[in-house]
Amino acid sequence: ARTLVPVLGDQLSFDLSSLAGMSTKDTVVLMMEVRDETTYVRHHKKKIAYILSAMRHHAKALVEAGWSVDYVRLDDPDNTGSFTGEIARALARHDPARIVVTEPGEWRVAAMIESWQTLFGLPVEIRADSRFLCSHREFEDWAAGRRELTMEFFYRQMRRKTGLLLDGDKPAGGRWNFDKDNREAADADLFMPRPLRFEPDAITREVLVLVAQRFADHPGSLEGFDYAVTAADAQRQADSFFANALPDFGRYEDAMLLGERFLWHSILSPYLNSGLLDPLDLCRRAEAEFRAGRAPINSVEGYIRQILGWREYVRGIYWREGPDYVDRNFLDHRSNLPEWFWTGETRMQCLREAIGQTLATGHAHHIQRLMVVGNFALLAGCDPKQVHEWYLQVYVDAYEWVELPNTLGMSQFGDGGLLGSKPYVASGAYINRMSDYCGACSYNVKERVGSEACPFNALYWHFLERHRDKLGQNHRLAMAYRNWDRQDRDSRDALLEQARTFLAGCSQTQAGQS
Ligand code: FAD
Ligand code: DLZ
Ligand code: SF4
Repeated sequence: ARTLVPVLGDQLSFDLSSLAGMSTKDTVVLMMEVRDETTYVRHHKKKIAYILSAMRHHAKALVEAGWSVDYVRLDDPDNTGSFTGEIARALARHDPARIVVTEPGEWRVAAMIESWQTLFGLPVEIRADSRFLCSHREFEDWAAGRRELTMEFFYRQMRRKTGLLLDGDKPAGGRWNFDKDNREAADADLFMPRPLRFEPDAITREVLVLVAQRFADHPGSLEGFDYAVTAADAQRQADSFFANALPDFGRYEDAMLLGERFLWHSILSPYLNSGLLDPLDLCRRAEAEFRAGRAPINSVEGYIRQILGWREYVRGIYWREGPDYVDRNFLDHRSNLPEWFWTGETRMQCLREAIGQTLATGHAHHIQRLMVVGNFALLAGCDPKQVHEWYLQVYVDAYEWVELPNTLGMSQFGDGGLLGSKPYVASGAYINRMSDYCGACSYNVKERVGSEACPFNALYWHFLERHRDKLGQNHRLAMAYRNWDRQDRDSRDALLEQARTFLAGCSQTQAGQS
Protein backbone atom coordinates (compact mmCIF):
# COMPACT_ATOMS: atom_id res chain seq x y z
CA ALA A 1 0.00 0.00 0.00
CA ARG A 2 1.07 3.51 -0.71
CA THR A 3 2.48 5.88 1.93
CA LEU A 4 2.40 9.65 1.72
CA VAL A 5 5.46 11.30 3.30
CA PRO A 6 5.14 15.07 3.63
CA VAL A 7 8.60 16.65 3.88
CA LEU A 8 8.56 20.16 5.36
CA GLY A 9 10.79 23.06 4.42
CA ASP A 10 13.16 22.49 7.34
CA GLN A 11 13.38 18.73 6.77
CA LEU A 12 15.70 18.76 3.77
CA SER A 13 17.80 15.76 4.84
CA PHE A 14 18.24 12.43 3.11
CA ASP A 15 18.38 10.53 6.37
CA LEU A 16 15.05 11.89 7.60
CA SER A 17 13.26 9.56 10.02
CA SER A 18 10.06 9.62 7.92
CA LEU A 19 11.96 8.13 4.95
CA ALA A 20 13.79 5.48 6.96
CA GLY A 21 12.83 1.99 5.86
CA MET A 22 10.50 3.27 3.12
CA SER A 23 10.71 1.82 -0.34
CA THR A 24 10.92 4.26 -3.22
CA LYS A 25 8.32 2.16 -5.04
CA ASP A 26 5.43 2.60 -2.58
CA THR A 27 6.12 6.07 -1.28
CA VAL A 28 5.09 9.50 -2.49
CA VAL A 29 7.11 12.32 -1.01
CA LEU A 30 5.01 15.48 -0.81
CA MET A 31 6.68 18.88 -0.66
CA MET A 32 4.50 21.98 -0.34
CA GLU A 33 5.26 25.62 -0.86
CA VAL A 34 2.36 27.28 0.92
CA ARG A 35 1.31 30.83 1.65
CA ASP A 36 0.62 30.25 5.35
CA GLU A 37 4.22 29.17 6.03
CA THR A 38 5.61 32.18 4.22
CA THR A 39 3.39 34.62 6.12
CA TYR A 40 2.72 33.30 9.67
CA VAL A 41 5.24 35.98 10.38
CA ARG A 42 6.42 38.33 7.67
CA HIS A 43 9.70 36.54 7.00
CA HIS A 44 12.68 38.38 5.54
CA LYS A 45 12.67 38.10 1.74
CA LYS A 46 16.02 36.28 1.73
CA LYS A 47 14.69 33.75 4.25
CA ILE A 48 11.75 32.85 2.00
CA ALA A 49 14.01 32.74 -1.06
CA TYR A 50 16.51 30.52 0.76
CA ILE A 51 13.86 28.06 1.95
CA LEU A 52 11.98 27.80 -1.35
CA SER A 53 15.16 27.43 -3.38
CA ALA A 54 16.60 24.84 -0.98
CA MET A 55 13.27 22.94 -1.13
CA ARG A 56 13.28 22.92 -4.94
CA HIS A 57 16.89 21.72 -5.06
CA HIS A 58 16.18 19.05 -2.47
CA ALA A 59 13.16 17.80 -4.42
CA LYS A 60 15.36 17.46 -7.48
CA ALA A 61 17.97 15.54 -5.48
CA LEU A 62 15.27 13.21 -4.10
CA VAL A 63 14.02 12.48 -7.63
CA GLU A 64 17.59 11.80 -8.76
CA ALA A 65 17.88 9.33 -5.89
CA GLY A 66 14.81 7.47 -7.14
CA TRP A 67 12.00 8.89 -4.97
CA SER A 68 8.64 9.91 -6.42
CA VAL A 69 8.16 13.52 -5.40
CA ASP A 70 4.93 15.45 -5.70
CA TYR A 71 5.97 19.09 -5.50
CA VAL A 72 3.40 21.86 -5.01
CA ARG A 73 4.64 25.27 -6.04
CA LEU A 74 3.57 28.52 -4.46
CA ASP A 75 2.23 29.79 -7.78
CA ASP A 76 0.24 26.63 -8.54
CA PRO A 77 -3.27 28.08 -9.24
CA ASP A 78 -4.97 25.39 -7.11
CA ASN A 79 -2.63 25.84 -4.14
CA THR A 80 -4.81 26.10 -1.02
CA GLY A 81 -2.13 27.97 0.94
CA SER A 82 -1.83 25.62 3.92
CA PHE A 83 -0.23 22.30 4.81
CA THR A 84 -3.60 20.81 5.76
CA GLY A 85 -5.25 21.99 2.55
CA GLU A 86 -2.42 20.53 0.48
CA ILE A 87 -2.57 17.20 2.32
CA ALA A 88 -6.28 17.03 1.46
CA ARG A 89 -5.54 17.59 -2.22
CA ALA A 90 -2.64 15.09 -2.18
CA LEU A 91 -4.86 12.41 -0.62
CA ALA A 92 -7.24 12.79 -3.55
CA ARG A 93 -4.37 12.51 -6.05
CA HIS A 94 -2.59 9.51 -4.51
CA ASP A 95 -5.11 7.67 -2.33
CA PRO A 96 -2.45 6.48 0.16
CA ALA A 97 -3.11 4.01 2.99
CA ARG A 98 -1.25 6.12 5.56
CA ILE A 99 0.82 9.22 6.20
CA VAL A 100 4.26 9.09 7.78
CA VAL A 101 5.85 12.37 8.83
CA THR A 102 8.81 13.52 10.89
CA GLU A 103 7.73 15.72 13.81
CA PRO A 104 7.84 19.43 12.93
CA GLY A 105 9.85 22.19 14.63
CA GLU A 106 7.05 24.12 16.26
CA TRP A 107 3.85 23.79 18.27
CA ARG A 108 1.73 25.48 15.60
CA VAL A 109 2.55 22.87 12.94
CA ALA A 110 2.52 20.00 15.44
CA ALA A 111 -1.12 20.82 16.24
CA MET A 112 -1.94 20.81 12.53
CA ILE A 113 -0.33 17.43 11.95
CA GLU A 114 -2.00 15.94 15.01
CA SER A 115 -5.39 16.85 13.55
CA TRP A 116 -4.87 14.95 10.29
CA GLN A 117 -5.69 11.44 11.50
CA THR A 118 -9.19 12.44 12.63
CA LEU A 119 -9.71 14.95 9.88
CA PHE A 120 -8.81 12.60 7.04
CA GLY A 121 -9.60 9.22 8.63
CA LEU A 122 -6.35 7.46 7.89
CA PRO A 123 -3.38 6.50 10.09
CA VAL A 124 -0.82 9.25 10.63
CA GLU A 125 2.50 8.16 12.08
CA ILE A 126 4.56 11.00 13.55
CA ARG A 127 8.19 10.00 13.95
CA ALA A 128 10.81 11.56 16.23
CA ASP A 129 13.30 13.83 14.48
CA SER A 130 16.49 11.76 14.64
CA ARG A 131 18.63 14.66 13.41
CA PHE A 132 18.69 15.93 16.98
CA LEU A 133 21.06 14.27 19.41
CA CYS A 134 18.82 14.51 22.46
CA SER A 135 15.30 13.10 22.36
CA HIS A 136 12.36 14.76 24.14
CA ARG A 137 12.32 11.92 26.63
CA GLU A 138 16.01 12.22 27.38
CA PHE A 139 15.68 15.95 27.99
CA GLU A 140 12.70 15.40 30.27
CA ASP A 141 14.65 12.81 32.24
CA TRP A 142 17.61 15.16 32.56
CA ALA A 143 15.43 18.09 33.64
CA ALA A 144 13.20 16.15 36.03
CA GLY A 145 13.74 17.11 39.63
CA ARG A 146 16.39 19.75 38.91
CA ARG A 147 15.92 23.12 40.49
CA GLU A 148 17.93 24.86 37.79
CA LEU A 149 18.33 23.70 34.22
CA THR A 150 21.98 24.66 33.84
CA MET A 151 23.17 24.26 30.24
CA GLU A 152 26.67 23.32 31.34
CA PHE A 153 25.50 20.13 33.07
CA PHE A 154 23.30 19.17 30.14
CA TYR A 155 26.25 19.70 27.85
CA ARG A 156 28.54 17.45 29.89
CA GLN A 157 25.95 14.72 29.71
CA MET A 158 25.83 15.13 25.92
CA ARG A 159 29.63 14.97 25.72
CA ARG A 160 29.57 11.71 27.67
CA LYS A 161 26.75 10.33 25.56
CA THR A 162 28.40 11.08 22.21
CA GLY A 163 32.00 10.60 23.32
CA LEU A 164 32.91 13.93 21.70
CA LEU A 165 36.16 15.43 23.03
CA LEU A 166 36.61 12.74 25.64
CA ASP A 167 39.85 11.04 26.62
CA GLY A 168 38.57 7.97 28.38
CA ASP A 169 36.03 9.46 30.76
CA LYS A 170 37.91 12.78 31.06
CA PRO A 171 37.32 15.90 28.98
CA ALA A 172 40.01 16.48 26.34
CA GLY A 173 42.40 19.24 27.39
CA GLY A 174 41.56 18.72 31.08
CA ARG A 175 38.47 20.95 31.29
CA TRP A 176 34.88 20.70 30.08
CA ASN A 177 34.66 24.35 29.15
CA PHE A 178 37.26 26.80 27.82
CA ASP A 179 35.02 29.84 27.65
CA LYS A 180 37.36 31.89 29.82
CA ASP A 181 39.88 31.86 26.95
CA ASN A 182 37.27 33.08 24.47
CA ARG A 183 36.65 36.74 25.19
CA GLU A 184 39.14 38.62 23.03
CA ALA A 185 38.32 41.69 21.00
CA ALA A 186 39.53 41.56 17.38
CA ASP A 187 41.44 44.05 15.26
CA ALA A 188 40.52 44.68 11.66
CA ASP A 189 42.53 42.12 9.73
CA LEU A 190 42.93 41.93 5.98
CA PHE A 191 43.55 38.22 6.21
CA MET A 192 40.32 37.50 8.02
CA PRO A 193 38.66 34.36 6.64
CA ARG A 194 35.77 34.98 4.24
CA PRO A 195 32.89 32.57 3.81
CA LEU A 196 32.20 31.33 0.29
CA ARG A 197 29.54 33.03 -1.79
CA PHE A 198 27.22 31.10 -4.05
CA GLU A 199 25.94 32.60 -7.27
CA PRO A 200 22.21 31.99 -7.79
CA ASP A 201 21.58 29.27 -10.39
CA ALA A 202 18.48 29.10 -12.65
CA ILE A 203 16.29 27.61 -9.89
CA THR A 204 17.30 30.28 -7.37
CA ARG A 205 16.85 33.04 -9.93
CA GLU A 206 13.31 31.90 -10.60
CA VAL A 207 12.59 31.87 -6.86
CA LEU A 208 14.08 35.34 -6.45
CA VAL A 209 11.65 36.69 -9.08
CA LEU A 210 8.73 34.98 -7.33
CA VAL A 211 9.69 36.34 -3.91
CA ALA A 212 10.26 39.84 -5.27
CA GLN A 213 6.75 39.79 -6.77
CA ARG A 214 4.84 38.19 -3.93
CA PHE A 215 6.59 39.46 -0.81
CA ALA A 216 7.48 43.02 -1.73
CA ASP A 217 6.06 44.23 1.60
CA HIS A 218 8.18 41.86 3.72
CA PRO A 219 11.28 43.16 5.49
CA GLY A 220 14.79 42.77 4.12
CA SER A 221 16.48 42.88 0.77
CA LEU A 222 17.01 40.20 -1.90
CA GLU A 223 20.08 41.97 -3.24
CA GLY A 224 23.27 39.92 -3.35
CA PHE A 225 21.60 36.62 -2.43
CA ASP A 226 24.53 34.24 -1.93
CA TYR A 227 23.35 31.47 0.37
CA ALA A 228 24.15 27.86 -0.47
CA VAL A 229 20.93 26.07 -1.45
CA THR A 230 22.18 22.49 -1.84
CA ALA A 231 23.72 20.03 0.59
CA ALA A 232 26.88 19.91 -1.55
CA ASP A 233 27.38 23.68 -1.41
CA ALA A 234 26.58 23.78 2.31
CA GLN A 235 29.34 21.15 2.74
CA ARG A 236 31.72 23.39 0.79
CA GLN A 237 30.93 26.23 3.18
CA ALA A 238 31.62 23.88 6.10
CA ASP A 239 34.95 22.80 4.53
CA SER A 240 35.92 26.43 4.20
CA PHE A 241 35.05 27.13 7.84
CA PHE A 242 37.06 24.18 9.17
CA ALA A 243 40.07 25.03 7.00
CA ASN A 244 40.13 28.79 7.57
CA ALA A 245 38.15 30.02 10.54
CA LEU A 246 37.84 27.30 13.19
CA PRO A 247 41.34 27.81 14.69
CA ASP A 248 40.46 31.36 15.81
CA PHE A 249 36.72 30.75 16.30
CA GLY A 250 37.01 30.58 20.09
CA ARG A 251 39.32 33.51 20.63
CA TYR A 252 37.12 35.95 18.69
CA GLU A 253 33.73 34.41 19.36
CA ASP A 254 32.40 37.52 21.12
CA ALA A 255 34.18 40.14 19.01
CA MET A 256 32.44 42.65 16.73
CA LEU A 257 33.97 44.79 13.98
CA LEU A 258 32.56 47.53 11.77
CA GLY A 259 31.54 46.24 8.36
CA GLU A 260 32.52 42.67 9.24
CA ARG A 261 29.52 40.41 9.22
CA PHE A 262 31.16 37.04 9.67
CA LEU A 263 34.44 37.28 11.58
CA TRP A 264 35.47 33.76 12.60
CA HIS A 265 31.94 32.34 12.77
CA SER A 266 30.81 29.36 10.73
CA ILE A 267 27.65 30.91 9.15
CA LEU A 268 26.24 27.40 8.92
CA SER A 269 23.10 27.76 11.08
CA PRO A 270 20.65 28.14 8.15
CA TYR A 271 21.93 24.88 6.67
CA LEU A 272 21.91 23.01 9.97
CA ASN A 273 18.38 24.13 10.80
CA SER A 274 16.88 23.30 7.42
CA GLY A 275 18.59 19.93 7.20
CA LEU A 276 21.33 20.44 4.60
CA LEU A 277 24.02 19.77 7.24
CA ASP A 278 24.08 17.32 10.12
CA PRO A 279 24.97 18.53 13.63
CA LEU A 280 26.83 15.40 14.78
CA ASP A 281 28.84 15.34 11.57
CA LEU A 282 29.95 18.96 12.11
CA CYS A 283 30.93 18.21 15.72
CA ARG A 284 32.96 15.19 14.64
CA ARG A 285 34.72 17.19 11.97
CA ALA A 286 35.60 19.88 14.49
CA GLU A 287 37.02 17.26 16.85
CA ALA A 288 39.08 15.77 14.00
CA GLU A 289 40.66 19.21 13.46
CA PHE A 290 41.70 19.26 17.12
CA ARG A 291 43.00 15.69 17.12
CA ALA A 292 45.06 16.45 14.01
CA GLY A 293 46.61 19.45 15.74
CA ARG A 294 45.11 21.94 13.31
CA ALA A 295 42.81 23.77 15.75
CA PRO A 296 43.21 24.50 19.48
CA ILE A 297 40.97 23.07 22.17
CA ASN A 298 39.37 26.39 23.16
CA SER A 299 38.02 26.88 19.63
CA VAL A 300 36.96 23.30 19.06
CA GLU A 301 35.37 22.89 22.49
CA GLY A 302 33.60 26.25 22.06
CA TYR A 303 32.25 25.30 18.66
CA ILE A 304 31.08 21.86 19.78
CA ARG A 305 29.46 23.38 22.88
CA GLN A 306 27.32 25.68 20.72
CA ILE A 307 25.93 22.77 18.70
CA LEU A 308 25.95 19.85 21.12
CA GLY A 309 25.16 22.01 24.14
CA TRP A 310 23.21 25.18 23.36
CA ARG A 311 21.41 24.05 20.22
CA GLU A 312 20.10 20.83 21.78
CA TYR A 313 19.41 22.52 25.10
CA VAL A 314 17.22 25.31 23.69
CA ARG A 315 15.24 22.75 21.73
CA GLY A 316 14.68 20.78 24.94
CA ILE A 317 13.46 23.94 26.69
CA TYR A 318 11.13 24.86 23.80
CA TRP A 319 9.25 21.56 23.86
CA ARG A 320 9.34 21.24 27.62
CA GLU A 321 7.87 24.66 28.31
CA GLY A 322 4.89 24.23 26.03
CA PRO A 323 2.92 26.35 23.56
CA ASP A 324 2.26 29.20 25.99
CA TYR A 325 5.96 29.85 26.60
CA VAL A 326 5.63 32.52 23.91
CA ASP A 327 3.33 34.59 26.16
CA ARG A 328 5.65 34.86 29.17
CA ASN A 329 6.62 38.34 30.18
CA PHE A 330 8.35 38.14 33.57
CA LEU A 331 9.44 41.79 33.58
CA ASP A 332 6.09 43.01 32.30
CA HIS A 333 7.67 44.84 29.38
CA ARG A 334 5.11 46.55 27.14
CA SER A 335 6.83 48.99 24.77
CA ASN A 336 6.63 48.64 21.02
CA LEU A 337 9.81 48.09 19.07
CA PRO A 338 11.13 51.37 17.71
CA GLU A 339 10.35 51.92 14.05
CA TRP A 340 14.03 51.79 13.10
CA PHE A 341 14.10 48.05 13.82
CA TRP A 342 12.75 47.87 10.25
CA THR A 343 15.21 50.32 8.72
CA GLY A 344 18.38 50.35 10.82
CA GLU A 345 18.18 54.16 10.73
CA THR A 346 19.34 55.09 14.20
CA ARG A 347 22.12 57.28 15.52
CA MET A 348 23.43 54.39 17.62
CA GLN A 349 26.22 52.94 15.50
CA CYS A 350 26.15 49.48 17.10
CA LEU A 351 22.44 49.03 16.36
CA ARG A 352 22.82 50.57 12.93
CA GLU A 353 25.43 47.94 12.11
CA ALA A 354 23.61 44.97 13.62
CA ILE A 355 20.15 45.80 12.29
CA GLY A 356 21.39 47.17 8.96
CA GLN A 357 23.33 43.98 8.31
CA THR A 358 20.40 41.85 9.42
CA LEU A 359 18.01 43.53 6.99
CA ALA A 360 20.56 43.31 4.19
CA THR A 361 21.55 39.67 4.68
CA GLY A 362 19.25 37.88 7.14
CA HIS A 363 22.20 37.11 9.42
CA ALA A 364 23.94 38.54 12.45
CA HIS A 365 26.24 36.73 14.82
CA HIS A 366 25.51 35.77 18.38
CA ILE A 367 26.91 38.76 20.23
CA GLN A 368 25.20 41.19 17.86
CA ARG A 369 21.90 39.40 18.50
CA LEU A 370 22.41 39.11 22.26
CA MET A 371 24.44 42.09 23.41
CA VAL A 372 23.51 44.75 20.86
CA VAL A 373 19.96 44.23 19.57
CA GLY A 374 18.66 42.05 22.43
CA ASN A 375 20.39 44.13 25.09
CA PHE A 376 18.81 47.28 23.69
CA ALA A 377 15.30 45.81 23.46
CA LEU A 378 15.54 44.55 27.04
CA LEU A 379 16.89 47.81 28.46
CA ALA A 380 14.21 49.74 26.55
CA GLY A 381 11.44 47.54 27.96
CA CYS A 382 10.16 46.19 24.63
CA ASP A 383 7.38 43.60 24.67
CA PRO A 384 9.22 40.24 24.52
CA LYS A 385 6.63 38.76 22.15
CA GLN A 386 7.23 41.54 19.65
CA VAL A 387 10.96 41.08 20.04
CA HIS A 388 10.49 37.35 19.40
CA GLU A 389 8.45 37.99 16.28
CA TRP A 390 11.10 40.35 14.96
CA TYR A 391 13.84 37.74 15.37
CA LEU A 392 11.65 35.04 13.85
CA GLN A 393 11.05 37.26 10.84
CA VAL A 394 14.47 38.59 10.08
CA TYR A 395 16.95 35.74 10.57
CA VAL A 396 17.35 33.14 7.84
CA ASP A 397 18.19 30.52 10.47
CA ALA A 398 15.11 31.29 12.61
CA TYR A 399 12.57 28.55 13.38
CA GLU A 400 10.54 28.81 16.52
CA TRP A 401 12.14 25.88 18.41
CA VAL A 402 15.53 27.60 18.36
CA GLU A 403 14.62 31.26 18.06
CA LEU A 404 12.04 31.52 20.85
CA PRO A 405 14.09 30.24 23.81
CA ASN A 406 17.05 32.30 22.64
CA THR A 407 15.04 35.49 22.26
CA LEU A 408 12.28 35.40 24.82
CA GLY A 409 14.27 33.32 27.30
CA MET A 410 17.97 34.00 27.08
CA SER A 411 17.86 37.49 25.65
CA GLN A 412 14.69 39.09 27.07
CA PHE A 413 14.46 37.28 30.45
CA GLY A 414 10.77 36.79 29.65
CA ASP A 415 10.76 33.44 31.46
CA GLY A 416 12.36 34.88 34.59
CA GLY A 417 15.70 33.17 34.06
CA LEU A 418 15.22 29.60 32.91
CA LEU A 419 18.22 29.84 30.57
CA GLY A 420 20.50 32.17 32.45
CA SER A 421 20.68 33.22 36.04
CA LYS A 422 20.75 36.94 35.22
CA PRO A 423 19.48 39.10 32.37
CA TYR A 424 21.96 39.82 29.58
CA VAL A 425 22.16 43.58 30.03
CA ALA A 426 25.22 45.77 29.67
CA SER A 427 26.10 49.43 29.40
CA GLY A 428 28.07 50.95 26.49
CA ALA A 429 31.37 49.92 28.10
CA TYR A 430 30.80 46.27 27.17
CA ILE A 431 30.06 47.08 23.54
CA ASN A 432 33.09 49.36 23.46
CA ARG A 433 35.32 46.62 24.85
CA MET A 434 34.18 43.99 22.35
CA SER A 435 33.93 46.14 19.20
CA ASP A 436 35.19 49.16 17.31
CA TYR A 437 31.64 50.51 16.90
CA CYS A 438 31.83 53.29 19.46
CA GLY A 439 34.71 55.08 17.72
CA ALA A 440 32.43 55.55 14.71
CA CYS A 441 29.37 56.60 16.74
CA SER A 442 28.16 60.15 17.19
CA TYR A 443 27.35 59.30 20.79
CA ASN A 444 30.11 59.23 23.35
CA VAL A 445 30.36 55.89 25.11
CA LYS A 446 32.08 57.48 28.12
CA GLU A 447 29.32 60.05 28.73
CA ARG A 448 26.38 59.19 30.96
CA VAL A 449 24.16 62.25 30.65
CA GLY A 450 23.61 64.95 28.03
CA SER A 451 22.80 64.89 24.33
CA GLU A 452 26.09 63.15 23.44
CA ALA A 453 25.80 60.42 26.05
CA CYS A 454 25.63 56.80 24.87
CA PRO A 455 21.99 55.76 25.53
CA PHE A 456 23.02 52.33 26.80
CA ASN A 457 24.58 53.90 29.90
CA ALA A 458 21.52 55.57 31.39
CA LEU A 459 19.23 52.80 30.14
CA TYR A 460 21.29 50.24 32.02
CA TRP A 461 20.79 51.95 35.37
CA HIS A 462 17.17 52.73 34.60
CA PHE A 463 16.59 49.02 33.95
CA LEU A 464 18.13 47.99 37.27
CA GLU A 465 16.24 50.63 39.21
CA ARG A 466 12.84 49.93 37.68
CA HIS A 467 13.20 46.18 38.29
CA ARG A 468 14.55 46.33 41.80
CA ASP A 469 11.56 44.37 43.12
CA LYS A 470 12.16 41.48 40.71
CA LEU A 471 15.95 41.56 40.38
CA GLY A 472 17.22 43.25 43.52
CA GLN A 473 17.73 39.92 45.30
CA ASN A 474 19.57 38.29 42.38
CA HIS A 475 23.03 37.68 43.77
CA ARG A 476 24.64 37.89 40.32
CA LEU A 477 23.41 41.50 40.15
CA ALA A 478 24.41 42.39 43.70
CA MET A 479 27.56 44.19 42.61
CA ALA A 480 25.67 46.20 39.97
CA TYR A 481 23.07 47.29 42.53
CA ARG A 482 25.84 48.23 44.99
CA ASN A 483 27.47 50.38 42.31
CA TRP A 484 24.16 52.06 41.62
CA ASP A 485 23.35 52.66 45.27
CA ARG A 486 26.79 54.16 45.89
CA GLN A 487 26.18 56.99 43.44
CA ASP A 488 24.85 60.22 44.90
CA ARG A 489 21.18 61.04 44.55
CA ASP A 490 21.69 63.83 42.01
CA SER A 491 23.68 61.57 39.69
CA ARG A 492 21.09 58.86 39.97
CA ASP A 493 18.24 61.27 39.31
CA ALA A 494 20.07 62.69 36.30
CA LEU A 495 20.63 59.19 34.89
CA LEU A 496 16.99 58.19 35.37
CA GLU A 497 15.83 61.40 33.75
CA GLN A 498 18.26 60.88 30.87
CA ALA A 499 16.82 57.39 30.28
CA ARG A 500 13.21 58.60 30.50
CA THR A 501 13.85 61.32 27.96
CA PHE A 502 15.53 58.86 25.60
CA LEU A 503 12.71 56.34 25.89
CA ALA A 504 10.08 59.01 25.29
CA GLY A 505 11.92 60.10 22.16
CA CYS A 506 12.26 56.58 20.82
CA SER A 507 9.63 56.45 18.13
CA GLN A 508 7.48 53.70 19.57
CA THR A 509 5.41 52.79 16.58
CA GLN A 510 4.86 49.32 15.37
CA ALA A 511 5.98 49.70 11.79
CA GLY A 512 6.34 46.52 9.80
CA GLN A 513 3.74 44.66 11.81
CA SER A 514 0.67 45.54 9.87
P1 FAD B 1 28.58 30.00 15.09
O1 FAD B 1 29.02 31.09 15.97
O2 FAD B 1 29.54 29.52 14.07
O3 FAD B 1 28.13 28.79 16.05
C1 FAD B 1 28.11 27.44 15.64
C2 FAD B 1 26.73 26.86 15.66
O4 FAD B 1 26.27 26.71 16.97
C3 FAD B 1 25.65 27.66 14.96
O5 FAD B 1 25.66 27.41 13.58
C4 FAD B 1 24.38 27.21 15.65
O6 FAD B 1 23.85 26.08 15.01
C5 FAD B 1 24.86 26.80 17.03
N1 FAD B 1 24.50 27.79 18.05
C6 FAD B 1 25.30 28.74 18.58
N2 FAD B 1 24.65 29.39 19.56
C7 FAD B 1 23.43 28.86 19.66
C8 FAD B 1 22.31 29.12 20.47
N3 FAD B 1 22.31 30.06 21.42
N4 FAD B 1 21.20 28.40 20.27
C9 FAD B 1 21.16 27.45 19.31
N5 FAD B 1 22.19 27.15 18.51
C10 FAD B 1 23.32 27.85 18.69
N6 FAD B 1 20.32 30.47 16.26
C11 FAD B 1 19.60 29.87 15.31
O7 FAD B 1 20.06 28.89 14.72
N7 FAD B 1 18.34 30.31 14.98
C12 FAD B 1 17.78 31.38 15.60
O8 FAD B 1 16.67 31.76 15.28
C13 FAD B 1 18.53 32.05 16.61
N8 FAD B 1 18.01 33.12 17.25
C14 FAD B 1 18.74 33.75 18.21
C15 FAD B 1 18.19 34.85 18.88
C16 FAD B 1 18.90 35.49 19.87
C17 FAD B 1 18.28 36.65 20.60
C18 FAD B 1 20.19 35.04 20.21
C19 FAD B 1 20.96 35.71 21.28
C20 FAD B 1 20.75 33.96 19.55
C21 FAD B 1 20.04 33.29 18.56
N9 FAD B 1 20.58 32.18 17.88
C22 FAD B 1 19.82 31.56 16.92
C23 FAD B 1 21.88 31.63 18.25
C24 FAD B 1 23.10 32.16 17.45
O9 FAD B 1 23.10 33.56 17.47
C25 FAD B 1 23.13 31.65 16.03
O10 FAD B 1 23.02 30.25 16.03
C26 FAD B 1 24.45 32.00 15.36
O11 FAD B 1 24.64 33.38 15.34
C27 FAD B 1 24.47 31.43 13.96
O12 FAD B 1 25.62 31.84 13.25
P2 FAD B 1 26.80 30.84 12.98
O13 FAD B 1 26.31 29.64 12.25
O14 FAD B 1 27.91 31.60 12.34
O15 FAD B 1 27.20 30.40 14.44
C1 DLZ C 1 9.69 28.97 7.01
C2 DLZ C 1 9.06 28.28 5.85
C3 DLZ C 1 8.65 29.02 4.74
C4 DLZ C 1 8.95 30.48 4.61
N1 DLZ C 1 7.99 28.45 3.72
C5 DLZ C 1 7.75 27.12 3.75
C6 DLZ C 1 7.01 26.47 2.72
O1 DLZ C 1 6.53 27.08 1.77
N2 DLZ C 1 6.83 25.14 2.81
C7 DLZ C 1 7.31 24.41 3.83
O2 DLZ C 1 7.16 23.19 3.84
N3 DLZ C 1 7.96 25.01 4.85
C8 DLZ C 1 8.19 26.33 4.83
N4 DLZ C 1 8.84 26.93 5.87
C9 DLZ C 1 9.28 26.09 7.01
C10 DLZ C 1 8.11 25.69 7.90
O3 DLZ C 1 7.51 26.87 8.43
C11 DLZ C 1 8.63 24.77 9.00
O4 DLZ C 1 8.67 23.49 8.51
C12 DLZ C 1 7.79 24.85 10.24
O5 DLZ C 1 8.15 26.04 10.90
C13 DLZ C 1 7.96 23.69 11.18
O6 DLZ C 1 9.24 23.65 11.69
FE1 SF4 D 1 26.47 51.83 20.68
FE2 SF4 D 1 26.83 53.59 22.66
FE3 SF4 D 1 28.92 52.63 21.36
FE4 SF4 D 1 27.26 54.32 20.12
S1 SF4 D 1 28.55 54.77 21.89
S2 SF4 D 1 28.12 52.43 19.30
S3 SF4 D 1 25.31 53.72 21.03
S4 SF4 D 1 27.50 51.46 22.64
